[in-house]
Formats: sequence, structure tokens, C-alpha cells
Amino acid sequence: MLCEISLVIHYSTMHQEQVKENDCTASLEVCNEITRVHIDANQTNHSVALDYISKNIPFILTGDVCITRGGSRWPIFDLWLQDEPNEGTGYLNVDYICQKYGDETVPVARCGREEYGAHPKTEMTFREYLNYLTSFNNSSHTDCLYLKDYHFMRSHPDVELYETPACFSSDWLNEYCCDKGIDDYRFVYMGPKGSWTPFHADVLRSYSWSANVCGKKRWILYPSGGEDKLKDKLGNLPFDVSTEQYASVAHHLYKQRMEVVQEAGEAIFIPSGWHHQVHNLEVTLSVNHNWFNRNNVPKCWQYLQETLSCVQRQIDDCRDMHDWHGHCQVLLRAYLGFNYGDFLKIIIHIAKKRILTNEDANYDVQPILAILQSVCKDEIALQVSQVEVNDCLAHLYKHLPDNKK
Ligand SMILES: O=C(O)CCC(=O)C(=O)O
Ligand SMILES: [Fe+2]
Repeated sequence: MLCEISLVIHYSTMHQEQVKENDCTASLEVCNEITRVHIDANQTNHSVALDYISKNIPFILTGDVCITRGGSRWPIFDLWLQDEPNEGTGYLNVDYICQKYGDETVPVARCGREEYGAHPKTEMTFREYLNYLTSFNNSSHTDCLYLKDYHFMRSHPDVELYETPACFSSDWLNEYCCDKGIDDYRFVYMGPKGSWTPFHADVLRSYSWSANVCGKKRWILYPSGGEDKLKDKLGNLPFDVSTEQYASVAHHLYKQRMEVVQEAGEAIFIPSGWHHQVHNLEVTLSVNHNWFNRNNVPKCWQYLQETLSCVQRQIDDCRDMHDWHGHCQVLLRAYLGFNYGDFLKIIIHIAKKRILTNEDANYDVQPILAILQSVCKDEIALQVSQVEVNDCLAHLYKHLPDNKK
């Protein structure tokens, strides 16, 4: 209880001090409105946006900066959209998309069903999905299909549909995935009016940014930790917080809840650990990335450690089995998509790159050093990657000036 109250006060204070020039200068308790940070294409100063990111506060990025590349609009606007809207498919240029990518297999969620706290996923060709959208009738909600988590950028590294806005571009996660040629965290989403994403926090408590190419999204956000009070007696979070039960002003969490409508051409920043639910208010096409960097990497590491403790408690009765710790790591990866080894590989890869290029010596290297020093205090982490961690630390110590160690 004490922690949650102090969390809110903390946010309010920072919010008032740091971002006075923006729309919402009141504390989050009073003003549940998100701040819009306007940056023009030629403006190189992203300090306000970076301030929000480093303080883990949501904002909407608006202005040319989130839809242009080198002064001209992202190609996705010209290629995937048309000037006049159609009935089922809005501004989507269905003919172009179908002709270029119709044969590809895309992941699709069934928004009318619930399985294990999520929408069950299926696969179809992009052509089949676009045919479905063309004939979609908004009243038949049970059949609402949402194309999501489509790794378009990974499948088409030569097609530059958009560019990551500069304030979101320090991204260790996708930098690692691209360097290694493995599945990344950059996605395309496309859905009809009424398609939605249930209440969740993002993978490994990463950040996310999401830009609307066409259409509108309604976001419901709860600050990190605020979701605890929404849990039922078994500790399960709600699947859908858009219902009256949660939306009511009388609800005790009302003050922490934010509701936001994001327009076409705007990008939203979702902070680490903030739970959110998303509803498409029109046919919507969006691109989004999950990522972490020097600012939120401690949160990701802490979440990994906490989740491992949960896994250990779950299978505590099997402690005598051979390689019990190894089994815990397998379960951790099955649950989160990452285990200790996966996470440390990313950190060490980024550390070595930064040392080699000798760029931003203190910018990224110092937070990496802090994480690795914390890793050295974690017995399990050392069991998993002691040689690599020690080797990396030795490099870092050699690299950093004495006063920074
Ligand atoms: O747009 C959506 O439906 C979900 C996006 C989301 O959850 C995210 O960007 O973190
Ligand atoms: Fe999300």
C-alpha cells in the first residue's frame, strides 16, 4: 500500500518538474490525460521525449518526426494507403498489398475468443486476410480477426516502409536480433473496427512504441504496479478492463487509469511494465517495436530475476532432480521467451560492440557495467554464463577510465 502511494507521488513530482511546456502539467492523479509531444521533422532536439522515456512516463509523439524519413513521408503511407476510403478496408490499398504480399503467411488473432488469457492465434495468407477484411461486417464480432505480430521488417529487410523515430532508436533488443539474424520485435498490425488486444504488459517488461499509419486506437493504461489491485483471488489479471466494472469513476483505481485516443500519424510510447489494452476504433494499420536500452534494462533484469523465483517456487518439490536449475531456465524461456543465458548474450553483445566502436563510452557502457555487476551477485546467473560475464567485465574495466569503474 505504502509503495503504491509513494509511486504515484513520485510520478506526479517528476511530471510537474520536467515537462512544464507540454499540455498536461498537472499530476497524473488529477490529469489522466496523456501529454502530446510535438516534434517537427527538422527538429533534432528530442530532449522532451527522451525525458519521458527515461522517467517511464507515457506520451504521444506527434508532428512530422514520427511519419517522415529524410524530410519525406514514410513510404508505407504512399504504398499501403489510397486517397479514398472503401467500406470494409478504409484507406488500405488492398490491391497493392495483395499483389506484393498476398502469398505470405500472416499470424491472425481471433478477437471473439479467449484461451489462457489471450486471443487464440491462427495463420492464413495475407490475401485471405484482406478478402476477409473486404467483406467484414462490424456487427459480427465473434468472427473479428486481427492480423498482429507480423514480422514484416524481418521478412523484408530490403523494404524500407518506415523509419524508427530518433527518440526510440537506442534499441539493444532489435540491434541484437538484427545482428544475429534471429526473430526480432518489430511488428505490423492490421485490424478492422472492433479488433482489440487484451490487457497485458509487454515481453520482458520492455518498452513499446506504436505508430498509426491509418485509423485510430483507444488505449487503456495502468502504471507499473497499479495492475496488482486488479488481480482476482488466484492472482489472475483481468482479460478485459474496458468493461463497466473497471471503467467506472467509482472504481478505486480510477485515478491511476489513463484512457487515450491515438490518431493516424501519431506514435504512442508505452513505458516498461505498464499494463495496457488496445481497441481499434476504425480499420487501423500500425507498426510497433518492443525494445530495451540503458534506461529500462535494470527493470528487464529485475523482472527476469523475479520470474525465475516464481518458477523455482512452482517446481520446488522437484529440487532433487538432476539439473533442477537447468529445468528452471527451460521453463523461464517457455514462459517469457527469454532465460538468463538469452538475456546475458544480448547485454554482452552490445557491450562488446560499444567497446569495439569506442563510441558513447560512458553512455551505454556504464549501465551495462552496472547490470553485469548485479549479475555477479546472482549465483544462478553466474552458473549460466560465468566465463562470458567475467570476460566481458574484464574488457569493460580495461575500456573505462579509472574514475568511471
Ligand atoms: O495495437 C495493438 O493492438 C496492441 C499493441 C501493443 O500492445 C503494444 O504496442 O504494446
Ligand atoms: Fe503491448
